[in-house]
Amino acid sequence: MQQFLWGAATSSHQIEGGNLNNDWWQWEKDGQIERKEQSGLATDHWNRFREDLKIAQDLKLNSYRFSVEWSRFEPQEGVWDENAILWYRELLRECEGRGLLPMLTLHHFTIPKWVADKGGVAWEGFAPKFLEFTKRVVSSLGSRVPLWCTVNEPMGLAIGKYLGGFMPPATYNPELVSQANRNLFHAHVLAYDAIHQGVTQREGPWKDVPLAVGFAHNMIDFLPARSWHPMERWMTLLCRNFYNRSWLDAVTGQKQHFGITGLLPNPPQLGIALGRKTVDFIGINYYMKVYLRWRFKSNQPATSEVLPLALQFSEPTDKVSELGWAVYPAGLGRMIRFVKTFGLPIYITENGIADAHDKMRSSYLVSHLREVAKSIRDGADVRGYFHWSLIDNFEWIKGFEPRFGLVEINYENFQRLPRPSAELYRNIIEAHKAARGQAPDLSVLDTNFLKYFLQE
Ligand code: IFM
Repeated sequence: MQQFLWGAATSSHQIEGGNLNNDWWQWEKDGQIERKEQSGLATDHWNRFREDLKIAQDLKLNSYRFSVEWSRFEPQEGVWDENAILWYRELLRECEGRGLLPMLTLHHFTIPKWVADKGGVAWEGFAPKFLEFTKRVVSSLGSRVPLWCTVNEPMGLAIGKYLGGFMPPATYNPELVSQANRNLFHAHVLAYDAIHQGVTQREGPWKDVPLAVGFAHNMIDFLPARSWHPMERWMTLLCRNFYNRSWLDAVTGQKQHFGITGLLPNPPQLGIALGRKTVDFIGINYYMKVYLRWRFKSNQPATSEVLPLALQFSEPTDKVSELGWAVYPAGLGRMIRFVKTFGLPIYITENGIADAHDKMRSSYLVSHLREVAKSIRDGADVRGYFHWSLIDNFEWIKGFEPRFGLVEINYENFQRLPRPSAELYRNIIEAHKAARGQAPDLSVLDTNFLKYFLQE
């Protein structure tokens, strides 16, 4: 039995620095980020990855989720950069030396600028080009990687780019949301097959861990702002089905429903994915609940351009993060219970909080891990937890201000300083090991959790 994975997650553009050939770099230069920030050197992970992975090892993590940057592999169409490939090989070697089982993400929000110029994820040539990239990654790194995420938060990406205006190119076009979802799904399916066909030999310390390919699914606990309100209840159902469910149905071979009747066009079915599973696990990225508030005849602004609907991120009684997201661990439990119905292994591929002064992260961590522990006790096959994030990083349109790291980055001198919550995470991991050795069963951990909980 594979041991439970205690990990942390990052993504290339948010930490590496100097990713100058992708769409975000361009967008940052165009002044689109808060305070006009630019990712620049980010955390200088490109030069300091050894130090970062040593910290991960010191924290007793046994796994690390990271992404590879397509725009580094292929800065121009058809031009492959061997240096980039070598760097990721070094990164994998470092993971191996430090006992960190790698989970590799192929696509975490950024695309090469040359892809963006052709229409990005909404371009019909996107999936075949992504397949070429995937094959390069598979042939250069594949033998040493047991766990793969094809795409990170595809639904959030499609919405961020073509509805919400918080990702480049930030154009409003509902049709492109559907197209982007379909292309990303197509890319996912091609990558799933390419990994399984292309990884023929395995090497390194995890060569016997079964190869598993999944995707990281952003899930939100949608709730009606007023439980009696019929429109809010109806919108809640729509959002759950569209945002949380459609990708899960698609990757498990059911009918793809990347549209919403009357709001977003339904793209054609992708035949090659019907009737079969194209994932070996499901990754859950969970951060928040969202209330849907119907604002019919109200003079308060609506969030949606076509409906009098507002998304509300908290209630006055909620504890909120520095981004205003309510701390709501019960939602994680609910998402796990929902995903469990699809009958696949689960990883929590992201979960974390923006909390610069580390005032809330410890209790956040404990309360969310309790939900994980409870769901395992109740029969969910959760195989790992990856905290977002190992280190502070570039939080996309929000810039560097939100601090998600277990480890603080001083952006003046790039010093790394583990926060107290990192110490707590280490203690939890050690307690788990002590309690159960290599076993993945977390039931005993509840006792330890209680201990930590009472100490707060
Ligand atoms: O930083 C992001 C990450 O890139 C994707 N998931 C959510 C995180 C926090 O917003």
